[in-house]
Amino acid sequence: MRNKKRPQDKRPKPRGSKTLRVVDTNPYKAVQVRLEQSRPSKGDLRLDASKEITSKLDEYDLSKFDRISRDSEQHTIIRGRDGSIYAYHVPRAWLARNNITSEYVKRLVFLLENLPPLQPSVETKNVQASRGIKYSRTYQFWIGSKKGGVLGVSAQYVKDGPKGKEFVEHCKLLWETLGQVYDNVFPNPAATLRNYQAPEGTVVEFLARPWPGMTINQGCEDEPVETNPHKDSTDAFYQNSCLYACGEFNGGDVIFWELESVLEMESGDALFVPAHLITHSNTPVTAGIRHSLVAYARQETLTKNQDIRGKKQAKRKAELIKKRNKKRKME
Ligand SMILES: O=C(O)CCC(=O)C(=O)O
Repeated sequence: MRNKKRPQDKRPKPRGSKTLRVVDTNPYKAVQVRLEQSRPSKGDLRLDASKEITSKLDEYDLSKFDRISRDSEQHTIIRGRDGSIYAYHVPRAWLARNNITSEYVKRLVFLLENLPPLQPSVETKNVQASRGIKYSRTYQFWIGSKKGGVLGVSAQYVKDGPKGKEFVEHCKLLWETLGQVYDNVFPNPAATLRNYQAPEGTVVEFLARPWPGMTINQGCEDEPVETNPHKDSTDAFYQNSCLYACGEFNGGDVIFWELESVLEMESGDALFVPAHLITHSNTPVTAGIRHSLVAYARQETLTKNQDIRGKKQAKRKAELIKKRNKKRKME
């Protein structure tokens, strides 16, 4: 009896069931940096995922922070003590070998600097502390605040008209190139974005696909983009934002406060980071003008969508049950 072959399970698989994917955790053979054991793990940060920035800001000694140098050719993975990825750096040289040439970047900066003029920033609600960026705009696909719960593109994008459209069109190649890195290094969060389904009747217009949209931080002579410590607290929980720095500048490295580390970052480099979990800011820009783009998803965009879809599905199910019961009664 013991050797008897087990009968094959012929039951149909539940709809939507997936085979577990084996994830290659270093598909680009990136340089690996492991932070000191004493640094909080990503899990620790998640447990303490308060919306506030770290309360220890005054206790940290920036001069003692670990310096993580960028590799100019290869990707760099920064891992915590539990092996999870805190941040993932892609250098400009790699991007240049993958479509993002210097001509392409030059045009991107030109289009960015020629977007319609902005009023000095009214801080958005996406952050829990002032980011300290004077000129910043958001091109996002999200829940329209005025219309209350309707998914659509942000007012600033509509207001900026053809120039905004041209900029978004030009950035498509950048985000798609980085989106492919996201697919390979962070397959599960990337799949959530790629498989996004809007409620019926909603026109989906992702403005930085695969991310729903981006923030555009525009620097100028006296105000290069160097942020104050903040967390992007309304970003989606299990996603990473994708930061891209451009312009001609020195400085502007990225500080991860809870990790007591500073990552060297140059113009044309990109960085994936869970910006809602880690309090982050920049070191001073010592020369030139720095701009940055940040592609991201808001939690509300993803959840609201589920809520709306969930409600519709529940309504349909209730109708079906009602119909079935009625039929039974008549039989
Ligand atoms: O420019 C940077 O390095 C960071 C930008 C940022 O954190 C933000 O826009 O929220």
